[in-house]
Amino acid sequence: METWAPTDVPALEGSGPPLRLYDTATARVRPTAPGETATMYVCGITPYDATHLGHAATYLAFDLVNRYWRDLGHDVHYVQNVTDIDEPLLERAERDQDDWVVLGLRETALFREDMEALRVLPPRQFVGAVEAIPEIAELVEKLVASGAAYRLDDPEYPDVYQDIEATGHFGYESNYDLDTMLQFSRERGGDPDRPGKRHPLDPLLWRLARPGEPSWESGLGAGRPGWHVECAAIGLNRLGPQVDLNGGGSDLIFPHHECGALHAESLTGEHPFARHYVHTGMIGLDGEKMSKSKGNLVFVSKLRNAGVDPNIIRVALLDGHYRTDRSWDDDVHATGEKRVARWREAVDLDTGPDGAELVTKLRTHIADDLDTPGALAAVDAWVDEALTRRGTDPAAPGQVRAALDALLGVRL
Ligand code: 5CA
Ligand code: ZN
Repeated sequence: METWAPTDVPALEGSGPPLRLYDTATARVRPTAPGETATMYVCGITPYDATHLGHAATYLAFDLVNRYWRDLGHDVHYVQNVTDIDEPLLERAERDQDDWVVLGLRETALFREDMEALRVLPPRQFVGAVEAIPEIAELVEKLVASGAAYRLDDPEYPDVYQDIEATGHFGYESNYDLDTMLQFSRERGGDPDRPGKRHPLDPLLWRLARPGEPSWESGLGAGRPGWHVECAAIGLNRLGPQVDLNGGGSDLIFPHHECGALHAESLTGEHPFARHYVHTGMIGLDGEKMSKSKGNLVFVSKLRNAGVDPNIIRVALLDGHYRTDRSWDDDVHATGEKRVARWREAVDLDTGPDGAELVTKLRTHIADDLDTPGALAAVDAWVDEALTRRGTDPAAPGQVRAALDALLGVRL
């Protein structure tokens, strides 16, 4: 698919320490150690509704990773999918008497606009599930041929499932116990109670066509792919058997990333699929998780249409740590607005306090598991000094302006 337009990133002098990030699989903050090319797969949207602030916060967190790796001199190979065929999309289309293809195209177009407005750097490849179906089916066929996948014992719909025992590593990514896995599987699109499976947690790889459902021909019979294998195939085929980072919101820890790792690892024999599994906290509205089912969504496009400066959305969302579940409310918005105004006032001055020192602080905070609250506080301190005592360095305002742009994506 077409991505959105890239935005230019100013080059800064020098560089900071290696990026350390919390890895869900090992439950530790560990340094990332990419080669010349850093590889990152971040799960994309299911386009049945507009981008809300929860999605935005998640993509902003990975945008900071992208920006920081680039600042370290890496070539970042970033891949993102679009789940443009799945249950929720079909259900919404049915509810609204809409065509699922049109719905997906419309919401994906809006997502691109939102990302561009937020100055999120685009992935190098932005891949829809539908366009990837031949490669996904091929992966599933290989898993069947290797004995890692099997046909369900069901006379009507012998769908294809993967055996969770295939790698000997299942469970290493989420570290959840069986009851938690069963619960999340049930809540997040799995079918642990379906009869005929070898293990309740075995994930679906290929769903045979049901009457009235869209389907695609393949060596497995006409049907459509399961959700996790979509991301495994799109990631593997573009980034290779191991990636530096596999990311998404914390609701993707299980079953999505656990099963994606299972598929990829049983195909390639390489473990772990991702050197870091990085997960963002959930954004709520006034204390309640923002979700389509609760109907309490704040859409990026709505705020934009109301004239809100996207810098304010960025700064307000980055005010909390990416791993913390947090809320959006009027105060968060107002604090972001005030901050952006003060920052702008300070970088518009002719001179300022030491800019290089602030750039070092910004890099140090970001490298420390994306400590954006610390980074924002450091900018506030520089701004306070600039606005109260002024400073004597004529290069400082320009340096700070460039660093806010390059590292935080805030362009004043
Ligand atoms: N298409 C799949 C991934 S392959 C999917 O989860 N789509 S989504 O549209 O439901 O979510 C897109 C991304 O936003 C995911 O990483 C998800 O974890 C994240 N996300 C969803 N809701 C929130 C929220 N309230 N706060 C933070 N992140 C969220
Ligand atoms: Zn995914």
